[in-house]
Amino acid sequence: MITPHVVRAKLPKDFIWGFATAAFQIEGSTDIDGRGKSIWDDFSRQPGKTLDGGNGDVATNSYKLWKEDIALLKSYGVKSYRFSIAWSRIIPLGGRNDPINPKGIEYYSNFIDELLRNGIMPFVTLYHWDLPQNLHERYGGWLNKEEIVADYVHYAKVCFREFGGRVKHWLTMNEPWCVAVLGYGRGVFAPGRSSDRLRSPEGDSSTEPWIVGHSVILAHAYAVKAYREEFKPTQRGQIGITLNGDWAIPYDNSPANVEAAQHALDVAIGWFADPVYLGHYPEFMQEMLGDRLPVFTTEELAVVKGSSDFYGMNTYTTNLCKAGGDDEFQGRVEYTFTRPDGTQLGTQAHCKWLQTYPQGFRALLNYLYKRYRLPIYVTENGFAVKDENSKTIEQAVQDFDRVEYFRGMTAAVVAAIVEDGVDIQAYFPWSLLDNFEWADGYDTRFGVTYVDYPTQKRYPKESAKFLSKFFKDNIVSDIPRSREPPTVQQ
Ligand code: PNW
Repeated sequence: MITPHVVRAKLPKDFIWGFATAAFQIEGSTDIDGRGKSIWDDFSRQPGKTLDGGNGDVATNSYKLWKEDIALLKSYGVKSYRFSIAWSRIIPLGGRNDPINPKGIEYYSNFIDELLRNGIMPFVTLYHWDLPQNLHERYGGWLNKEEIVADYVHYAKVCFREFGGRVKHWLTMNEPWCVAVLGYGRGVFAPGRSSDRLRSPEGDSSTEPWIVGHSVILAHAYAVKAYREEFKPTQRGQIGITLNGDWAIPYDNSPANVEAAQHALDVAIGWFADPVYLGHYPEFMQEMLGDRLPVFTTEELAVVKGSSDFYGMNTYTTNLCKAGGDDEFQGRVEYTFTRPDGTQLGTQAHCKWLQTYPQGFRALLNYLYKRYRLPIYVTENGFAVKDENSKTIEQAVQDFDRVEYFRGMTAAVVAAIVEDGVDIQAYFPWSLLDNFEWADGYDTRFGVTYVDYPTQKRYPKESAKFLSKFFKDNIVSDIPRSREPPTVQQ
């Protein structure tokens, strides 16, 4: 009798895993302890911008329930926690000459200490979309390159100085594509600028997103330069950027659609990854945009190229790509989940842009590793279960579509490491908690923990149990590693 060869999932002993969140989506307490307003406070209060008028005033109340959240993380057995610092808690007015708020520093300082006491390594995002409102009003925020780069670098340096003795993993920016396109192109995220006059009184979707993207890259790069020169020699941490990007598959074998899939990747990923890792914008973007694409000076380029110690990757799905349409933010490519034979690519999530497709995740990991040749940190990956919001708590914690999603995705990570030789060093499912899902408000839940908003009680879902067990069972020590394991510094 032939016994089937059972391949046990194996992850390196020093593999980092944990859950991810972002300040504005969980903290609430928006006018407590001297916090300044962010563009999301203002945007979410304007009528019609978020589903059911949801805003960040309470969210999951994590600003107050922080010890409970850390206890929850501990109960899940995570090694690390990815969270973001709210710029407007550290510098309420945002700018380099504006006062620093000691209460904001104290809050995150206590938070980091409590994580470390529990053996959880902080993985910190400096900018997860909550630009201080004042900087937007004062000079146009991300549209004003000189000012925003100087102010962002100052804010980052305050964080390195205050927290860098204890934080060894920094992410400068979360998903610049979303900042630029959703905030200044489609106008569906703060600050809601767009050429669509039904949506926005001002804005120019043909120019502003590319200008904003350029500023974000430069702010990231100059913050990394400051870290490497002034802090890294003593603090010895790693720093990088995290980009969103989903795998792209040609709709069929026609040459136009094969090319379309590459164009989709060029704009979704290459827009930021090519300058940061390779030192130039993708050629296709230069062709598509001409002089609407800003140009780096030689001096800037020297700072931008090589400005990330790792590849930070947020990914959720895979798109089938058809050439055509005029959506420049997708590389003039149309996305669909319906194959030519009418079947669906995977299981549909609650939000329309997401279907489960683990093979695509594995392919994307391979593509990124081959193209950019750096260790990959998966800093977000997750699933919104259909209509979870309208289920009872007992039903909602039975989130089997999410379990299937994570079963597939974790298997893809293992296969990419073990069979394909991709250097993946971290995996952070999104998200620790159901939370404020931006324009989709509270109706779309991405948490592995159910949050009952009226009581703010937390209930672990099946997906949390699945992931805890997966990582507990499967981290083994027999894969040789090329780098020193990261250490938790007390
Ligand atoms: C990411 N899309 O956002 C963010 O980093 C999180 O804050 C967010 O909660 C999470 O993914 C789930 O949405 C995205 O339209 C928002 O393709 C929109 C898209 C992708 C990512």
